[in-house]
Amino acid sequence: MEIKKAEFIVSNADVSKCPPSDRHEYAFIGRSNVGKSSLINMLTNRKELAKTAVKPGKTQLINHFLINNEWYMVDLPGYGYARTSKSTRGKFEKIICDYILKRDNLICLFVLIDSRHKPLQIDLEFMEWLGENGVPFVMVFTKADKLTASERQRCIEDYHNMMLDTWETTPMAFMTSSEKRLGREEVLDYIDELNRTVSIE
Ligand SMILES: Nc1nc2c(ncn2[C@@H]2O[C@H](COP(=O)(O)OP(=O)(O)OP(=O)(O)O)[C@@H](O)[C@H]2O)c(=O)[nH]1
Ligand SMILES: [Mg+2]
Repeated sequence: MEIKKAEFIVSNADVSKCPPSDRHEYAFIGRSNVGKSSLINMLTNRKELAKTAVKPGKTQLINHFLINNEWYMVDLPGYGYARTSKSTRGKFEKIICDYILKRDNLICLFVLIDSRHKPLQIDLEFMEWLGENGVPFVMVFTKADKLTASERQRCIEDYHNMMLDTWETTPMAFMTSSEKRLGREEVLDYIDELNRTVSIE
């Protein structure tokens, strides 16, 4: 798919104030600092569409971007950032949970996972929660530029094996690097396919 236009629409702390839910929507979630905002910039070919930072905790709101005047890409705050106070963390987690459970035009959630780490409890538990709530999602491994080809393979296998403990099948997985622009076509083609095959009410 070609991205001809990508524009920032609005930031919100509350799902009820998000734009009308009349278009296909895809949101990016994951631990703080995993590379959500960077991935959105890489996918859209725009350096500073979504704001990124070296320190975790940069994105604090639900950010809507309209793509090709047709569908939404959404940048979300990260979860599990230990250094914020408990109340701040609780607030983000409420924003995220509300958004995920209430946004009825959300076609697929892209769960970003740092490919450099062994499967982390917090990511596994989050995906468990998505499964329990029937939220459609796929996994997107980030920062693959830090891994060799065999390490990438190993990463996908580790998650696959770990998840088979609780799941009958494991979700689809993409290997990406915003730095090296890896996985761009694959992710965009997947979105394109969903845009064409999934209808919204
Ligand atoms: N090596 C490498 N670094 C990356 C990649 N993607 C993001 N980063 C770096 O990771 C850091 C965090 O990137 P962000 O895109 O701001 O991460 P985020 O998940 O949006 O973070 P929060 O908004 O704080 O939750 C930045 O220093 C990025 O440069 C990647 O593909 N490769
Ligand atoms: Mg961010």
